[in-house]
Amino acid sequence: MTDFFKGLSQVKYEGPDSTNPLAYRHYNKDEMVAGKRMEDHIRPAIAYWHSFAAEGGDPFGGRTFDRPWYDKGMEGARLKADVAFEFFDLLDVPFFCFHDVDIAPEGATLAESNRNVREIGEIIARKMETGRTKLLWGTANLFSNRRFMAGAATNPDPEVFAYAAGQVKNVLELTHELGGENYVLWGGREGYETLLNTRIGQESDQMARFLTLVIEHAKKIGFTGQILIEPKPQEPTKHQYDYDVATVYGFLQRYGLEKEVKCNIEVGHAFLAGHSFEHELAVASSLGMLGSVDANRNDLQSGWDTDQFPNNPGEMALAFYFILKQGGLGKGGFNFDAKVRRQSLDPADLLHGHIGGLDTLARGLKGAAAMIADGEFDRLLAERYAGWDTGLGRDILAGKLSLADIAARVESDAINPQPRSGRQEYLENLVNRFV
Ligand code: XUL
Ligand code: CO
Repeated sequence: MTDFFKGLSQVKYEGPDSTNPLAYRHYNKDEMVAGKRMEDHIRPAIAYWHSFAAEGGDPFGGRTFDRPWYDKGMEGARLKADVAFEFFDLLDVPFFCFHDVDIAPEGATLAESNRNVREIGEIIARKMETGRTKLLWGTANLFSNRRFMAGAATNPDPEVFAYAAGQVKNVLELTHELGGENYVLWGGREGYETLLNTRIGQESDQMARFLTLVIEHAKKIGFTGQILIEPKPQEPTKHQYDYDVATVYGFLQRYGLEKEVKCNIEVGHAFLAGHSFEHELAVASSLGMLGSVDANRNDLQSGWDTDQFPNNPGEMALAFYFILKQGGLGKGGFNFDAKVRRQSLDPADLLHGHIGGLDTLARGLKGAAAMIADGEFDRLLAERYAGWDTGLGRDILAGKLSLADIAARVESDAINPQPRSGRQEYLENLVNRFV
């Protein structure tokens, strides 16, 4: 036991009336919602990077946090792992996620870096054997080191592609050995700063080649988890290729990979793409691409990716509506890709952020389940599209009528459509009734 969280004990559910700031008021892991335990719906995960590797820096200033594992190399990495697993237990959350560089320091060569990751991976494996924490997903950081400044898979230099491949092979194998249920690829530098030095078509082919290699290797080692792409339109690069779900789907289809990969959708990334979070979920779900979620929120005034903890139950209710409608997230879950603010220095602040986030998700889940159980929402939607189930609508969709046939029908049946209310305000009030 370290003394990092001294004085703090495991967070418990105490119900909505509790005034204990270190208790869950809505997240009650064993509570049954729509036939399943709350924890099994949400499958919450803690992001190793934000909670343990981040230092509180922003573009105008560096480290504000003071953690005993900073600047201590492998010894620090071992302490960090101890503290991380104590934190998972404190929050009683079933999953975590990591990048290679979160868990172990980079060495002078790829071989040394990979060895460091493997050494800490061994420690993590032992902790996972005795505890209840599982791995939601692993990933490689292919964006922080300066070698990746012009991209990893999309770099003009094939040696950078090769280096990135060597890194991914190592983390994918470790993810597999740790029983990880997903492997994530977020293309943080897969994009461009200026078209003046960029060949878009060439970079697209490189990205597809890289992804194909990852998919092939996953199959070769027997990894049965999902491969997920995490869309984001910009930041750090001015333009990122995995812009949003629809763009990712088009890319995958172009290279025949759409059956192999799903999306990990992040709330804040959806906003940066000019969409709502629900939009991205709905699009992904309609394409069979909704794999997992990075839960957070952006400060909507700032226009960048602030990675704050979710605190909007209404937004989460709509999110869970689409998730419940597709029968859940399967191997995916809700990873808190969220960090405490740079003034939130205390270990307890890490707890407050996650407690609020989990309570928000729980309220969203319960709201969506109640909305579906009530049935009015689904009934109104079915009614709005009912014309497509029979007669003219069904014949059009089935391809039974040509453009000329349809035009003739309008004349022969004297079709004169009458607009109907979209009832948006009524629907918004209906959703609020369940949150
Ligand atoms: C960055 C981001 C990443 C990915 C994993 O915006 O979301 O943390 O989730 O690389
Ligand atoms: Co993310």
